[in-house]
Amino acid sequence: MLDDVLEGLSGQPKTLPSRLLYDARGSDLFEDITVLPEYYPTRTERAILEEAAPALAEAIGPGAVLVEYGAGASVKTRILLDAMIEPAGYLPIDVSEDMLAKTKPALERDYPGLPVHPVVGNFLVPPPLPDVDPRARRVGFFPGSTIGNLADGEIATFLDGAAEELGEDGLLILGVDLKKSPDILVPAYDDAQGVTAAFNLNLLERLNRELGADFDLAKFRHEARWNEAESRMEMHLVSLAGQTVTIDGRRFDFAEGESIHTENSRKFDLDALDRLLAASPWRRAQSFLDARGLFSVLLLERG
Ligand code: AVJ
Repeated sequence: MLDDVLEGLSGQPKTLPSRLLYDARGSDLFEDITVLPEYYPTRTERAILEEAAPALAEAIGPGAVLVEYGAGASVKTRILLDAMIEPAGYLPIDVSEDMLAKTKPALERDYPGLPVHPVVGNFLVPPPLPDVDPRARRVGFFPGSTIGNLADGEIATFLDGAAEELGEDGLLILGVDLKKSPDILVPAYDDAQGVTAAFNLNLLERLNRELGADFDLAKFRHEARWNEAESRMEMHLVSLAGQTVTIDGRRFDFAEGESIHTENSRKFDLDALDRLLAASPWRRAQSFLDARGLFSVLLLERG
């Protein structure tokens, strides 16, 4: 973590890895973000999943194993599990062993007879999976438009790895946020209550706490920027003054107005996504959108 932080802050422009946003406090703040009036992705994806669940269950067929990449609390998973015909198992993959340990008993209680085998690991490089039922079809689930946080190379690595472990008759259900007006996007990443600002600034608090950095949180402000050329929302922490921050004996100078780029959240149109998929083992088989075209849930099959 220290090496990644020092490297990011030594760069021009300064960056910090977005995964560092999700410590315990950051994960709680993100949960709060998902219910904000301005943050449309979570509730829109849930509504699409509920509507699409019967069609997805039919395409999947009986006796399949569900594999979730970055499972978190497995909330959206339940919509799929409720609709699936006799699911043969559920394999949640997550970096948080705590989270997995909590969700396993809850799922086993609510889905009697469903084998739940958590896998601790980083889904970016899909880890080996337990062989629940070697002949069962495997269905991947990657919701939340987390794919939008990844660089092109990381997306390619993920899609290849998922194809490898889900197999020739595997399916992948992908949640993808769609390109739309900055009038909707910017407030979604800069809400009136300041929850997203707290989420972003928590990253500096974490560096102070865990690495002994001396960031003055009053001297940075949260900024959400729409980058049209890259079709992505960006989160930045902008320095309000000329200042020097020290981490592990290393000094980092900030000019007034200089930013630390902390997150990308790419917004896709389906053509751009198809171009990415064309270079992967996957093709779009079915697409489900909300009426306003804000978000999509895509069923991918091997091409
Ligand atoms: C959970 C990473 C998909 O990019 O929309 C929400 C994170 N950042 N508000 C997103 C996030 C600021 C979220 N992802």
